[in-house]
Amino acid sequence: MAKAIVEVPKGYEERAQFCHNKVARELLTLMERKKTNLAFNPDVTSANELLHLAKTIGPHICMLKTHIDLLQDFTPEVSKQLKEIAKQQHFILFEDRKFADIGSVAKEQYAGGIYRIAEWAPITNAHIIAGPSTIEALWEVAQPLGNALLLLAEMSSKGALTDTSYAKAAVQMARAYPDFVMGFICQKRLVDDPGLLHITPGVNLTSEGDTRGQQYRTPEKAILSQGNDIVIVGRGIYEAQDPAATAQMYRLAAWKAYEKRRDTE
Ligand code: S5P
Repeated sequence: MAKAIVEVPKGYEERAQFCHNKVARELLTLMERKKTNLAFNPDVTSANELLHLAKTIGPHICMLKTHIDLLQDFTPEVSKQLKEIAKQQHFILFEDRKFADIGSVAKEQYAGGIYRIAEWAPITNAHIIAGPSTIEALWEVAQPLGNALLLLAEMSSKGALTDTSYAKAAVQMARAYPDFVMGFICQKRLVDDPGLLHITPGVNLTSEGDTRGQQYRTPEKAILSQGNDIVIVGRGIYEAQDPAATAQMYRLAAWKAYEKRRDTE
């Protein structure tokens, strides 16, 4: 019997139908409509600066990645305002908390403390080092809210221990929790599953790394050669003289690379 040929869609919006998770569907749809596969992380320490950057870079991005615990002056008003800006400017909030503890602790860290991450960030991430119980505990909090999780499958820093078998384990865990896990933080595409997103940090147009182990490549390499879906850029944008104009440059470079891949793959 002839095998049915299943066409795997390459476009972001068409891929949304393969996602079990609502946040992933929303993200893929807004990326295509807004024509951006750029995520921005303003790793700053002042709430005003964070909110200002969120507003000015907001028109260019699909996702704002935060490290909320870097702020020296966090109050719940900051997360409330971030939520409002994200709604107005059509991007999704991702708190890069990198949960890694046993389930009972991770659950409290996600739901409570002063940051109450689960209440304002539709996306967060977790290491897989402690096994699936971390994911299961976070899911208890996330399920009623409809939040999603990214698994750290590979890291960008020199000497990272995230080798091929580690990344494979992350893929297996993602597949075990399709309603919750929407994809990976990784360096390259790990699996040809249109419903799983590959989101990559370590991207810069002018630098190859920093003095503390970070390693960079261009948006074109990350998307076109390495098959990622979204590039995360931090210092490349917020340390530039004109962050908004620079964000536009990254946006165009990453989007062009996506179009080229979609049309040639
Ligand atoms: O492997 C990783 C995973 C992450 S989430 N390498 C990373 O650099 N990150 C994050 O991406 C890191 O925490 C930082 O917020 C961002 C990279 O920032 P940049 O200034 O180097 O672009």
